[in-house]
Amino acid sequence: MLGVVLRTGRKQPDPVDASSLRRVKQMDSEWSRALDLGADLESEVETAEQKQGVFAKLRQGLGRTRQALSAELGASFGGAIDSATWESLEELLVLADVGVPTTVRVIEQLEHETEAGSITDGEGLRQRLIEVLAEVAQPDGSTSRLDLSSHPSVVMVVGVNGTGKTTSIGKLAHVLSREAGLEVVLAAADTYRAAAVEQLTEWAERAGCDIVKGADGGDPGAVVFDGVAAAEARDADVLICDTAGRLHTDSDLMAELTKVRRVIADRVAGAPQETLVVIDATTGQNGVRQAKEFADAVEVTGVVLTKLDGSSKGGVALAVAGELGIPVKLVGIGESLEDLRPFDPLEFSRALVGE
Ligand SMILES: Nc1nc2c(ncn2[C@@H]2O[C@H](COP(=O)(O)OP(=O)(O)OP(=O)(O)O)[C@@H](O)[C@H]2O)c(=O)[nH]1
Ligand SMILES: [Mg+2]
Repeated sequence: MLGVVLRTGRKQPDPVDASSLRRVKQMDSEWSRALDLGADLESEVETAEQKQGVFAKLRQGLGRTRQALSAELGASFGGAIDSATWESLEELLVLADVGVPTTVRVIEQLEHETEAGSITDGEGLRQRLIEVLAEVAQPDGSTSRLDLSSHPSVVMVVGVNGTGKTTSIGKLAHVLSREAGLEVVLAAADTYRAAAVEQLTEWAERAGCDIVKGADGGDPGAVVFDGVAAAEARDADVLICDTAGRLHTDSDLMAELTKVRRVIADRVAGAPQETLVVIDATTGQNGVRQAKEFADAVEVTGVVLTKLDGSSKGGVALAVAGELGIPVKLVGIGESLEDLRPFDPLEFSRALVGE
């Protein structure tokens, strides 16, 4: 048999009390706001106070972006708003990887508001800039929440090689399993590298969840097929499917990904509920191109923006949202377990602009 279900860590549920599996345990309020667990579960969420230092770390993660922007913005905001202010702002947004189309749109809107008299000074401009960037980050009709309201909900994770897919899945599985108390199954559909399966297995152990594996070099579609079967058999809440990294320009591999998605869609109505493309913030503007190609292949619902801790280019989040209408849902700010956070557009804009 191709799929092997390994039970790691988590205790076998009591068969007479399967409903307890769906009880949401304490989790920090930021995470509980970021997850749409459906009405049943939501009523059971008890939010714990956000852990100290989480926000500090996010700011720290965006530190370099913020510093680069703030140094210039401080000078611009000190004086009167004139053409030099707009030029400087434009340059800085482009530098932060917000991208030309989105930068032009933002500047035009702020110029318009200044001409209309609703922005009168540097500080007012700074505040509106933060709000407008946050609006860009949250495209119309989109949400930065993860839709996990179906049972099971299927989350497919895709992206270019080495962007942080497997790590982000491990961190997410940990939050969902250990903090939210959900029953999570992982599908190791990266069958290209034996090490990839080992890596995901380690994360499954940490998160205390099941993992479904296939044969090395096997068909990734077969692994997700077995993953869905395992999730259903175990009455799991969430199935997260890892996939092999691939270049967005490789049409054969992109077509393979489309097929993997179809296997999921054919097995579960409405699935995958979330298809997340993982983008490394340090790749800058190329991230927009990546998001577009993956969205064309697999109907991406959101972005996981990783490695913000090592980048001054976080603005790509706004470029992807502004140009493609795809919201960022999660951000990676380091390599350890707790370094995956929900994306908060306003906090992000504040950190980017430097308030
Ligand atoms: N600093 C930092 N490192 C990260 C972050 N996310 C992932 N990494 C690191 O990036 C490297 C690649 O991560 P993986 O999760 O293996 O990436 P992947 O996309 O699964 O890679 P492939 O499966 O080979 O395509 C690892 O060393 C991770 O620890 C992050 O948010 N910040
Ligand atoms: Mg991987």
